[in-house]
Amino acid sequence: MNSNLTKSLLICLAFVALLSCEAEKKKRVLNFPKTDLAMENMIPKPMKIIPTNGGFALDEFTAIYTSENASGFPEVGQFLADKIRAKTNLQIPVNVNEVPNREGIIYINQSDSLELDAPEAYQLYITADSVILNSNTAEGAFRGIQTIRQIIPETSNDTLAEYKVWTIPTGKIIDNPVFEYRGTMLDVARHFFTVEEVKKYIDLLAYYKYNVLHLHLADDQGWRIEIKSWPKLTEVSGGTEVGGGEGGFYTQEDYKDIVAYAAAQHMTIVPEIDMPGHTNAASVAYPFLNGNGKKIEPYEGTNVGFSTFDTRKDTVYTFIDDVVREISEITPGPYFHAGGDESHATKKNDFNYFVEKVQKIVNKHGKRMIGWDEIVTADVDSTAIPQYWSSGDNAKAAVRKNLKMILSPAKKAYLDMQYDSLSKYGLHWAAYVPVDSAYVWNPEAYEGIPLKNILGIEAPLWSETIETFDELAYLAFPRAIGYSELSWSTPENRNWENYKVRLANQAPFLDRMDVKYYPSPLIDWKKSKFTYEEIKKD
Ligand code: TNX
Repeated sequence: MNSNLTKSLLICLAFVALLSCEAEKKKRVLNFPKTDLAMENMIPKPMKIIPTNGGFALDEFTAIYTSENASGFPEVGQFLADKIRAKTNLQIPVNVNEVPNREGIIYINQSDSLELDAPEAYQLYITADSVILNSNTAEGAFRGIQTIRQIIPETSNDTLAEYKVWTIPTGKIIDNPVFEYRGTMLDVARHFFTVEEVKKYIDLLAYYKYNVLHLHLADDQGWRIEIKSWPKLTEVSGGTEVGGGEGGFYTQEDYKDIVAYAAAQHMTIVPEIDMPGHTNAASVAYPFLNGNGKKIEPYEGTNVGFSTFDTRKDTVYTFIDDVVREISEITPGPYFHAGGDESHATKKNDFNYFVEKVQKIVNKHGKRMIGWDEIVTADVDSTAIPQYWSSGDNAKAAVRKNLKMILSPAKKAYLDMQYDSLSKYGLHWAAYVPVDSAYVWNPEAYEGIPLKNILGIEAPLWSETIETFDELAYLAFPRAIGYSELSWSTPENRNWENYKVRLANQAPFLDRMDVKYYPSPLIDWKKSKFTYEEIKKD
């Protein structure tokens, strides 16, 4: 046989092989089990889901592409690839030029559609050939890839091909959150949590489309952030905490690291320095701050309401100006939380005078002031954001002043409330908050607060009774998952019976993330999703 003939034969054979491979792939597509995108376990529930009952094959031939020159989009693509790898072990290339044998494409596209003209809006079109995610912003794209992560099955359909295939149900998703502020708070003052622990919490929250993490950085028991102009704050009061443990604090570099880590997941850090009450630790470091007239000693108990700054001393405001300035300089987000709760040792007039002065300082450093609901008794300006935690009267006053509020009603949204009387951790001064009670309420109609006065929802986790990540996880999960839906999804899309099933199916994710959630008996927890064999039977 001459060599030319051999060559043509080989080419021909290769071509036939390619064709049959194509045929094989088509067959595989046709053989997909019927899917139903609307039945997937997405939390928070997207605004609109239109299933088309087919399947997109996520496999080793899939590639991710993102819009060219779209700021933040390649990072979103890479984030998705990393998470796909963690879940399936597939190594999906991102924006690779020369890709032979690429079949299925995930395309993350920056659109300029007016329909998507909201910072976190996205649309997802899934067909047998491609997954197209459209968003005008990288932030919206980032929320959209959480949806993709959630609909990639836990297990592959190994019977379909020689290689592993994860079937993503086809259809269309149109999504946009109800509230722009969707947060949780972590109290790192009563017990300290390390940078690594905070990062792990951020990873979990981002999966459920949270966009705010509020850090309660100072309280009676400890001061947790380095202030370069007042070094004793952390030198003296970084080492105390509830129960006498060793405490801890973030250097400014640590804090920047947390802020950057959160920003990469399109999450804003809200720093809180609680004052004029809850300030024993600051006054231990600098006794001139103290305004309660008593001798100052470190405090490692759990009482509240005994400490106060001296609100009539100019040097106290010089101190606050430095603290707010240093923290604001390393906080890219728009907010600074100045506390203001339970200042029982501060006279009413002094309290109002203090809050008004602090708001001016916060504004001077380019931030909007958030404060616990008590701040509405002061003459705050229209940019102030009260955080409603207990007083209905304060909420009403905020509405009269036409302020935007953050809803954190303790009896519904406090993550540190015990689930029931048997709960290992937590308090119950506001209520026992079982998983259903945490979910079944309507922020849009809470105690007559008009929707236009609600910036969003935040679920605070106070840490008097918890000191390890597992203890944090016990209180935060699964309830934090429900609050993500309350703050993202429309009331029509929320339903306890339906949510319960989707929540049960979070177990494989939480297990994989090594999260020791509270296995509420109200939920029929799924240890793993149905295997392909099981789906086939019905
Ligand atoms: C009330 S809520 C507090 C905190 C406690 C919490 C415990 C609020 C603004 N103040 O100081 O840690 O209760 O649940």
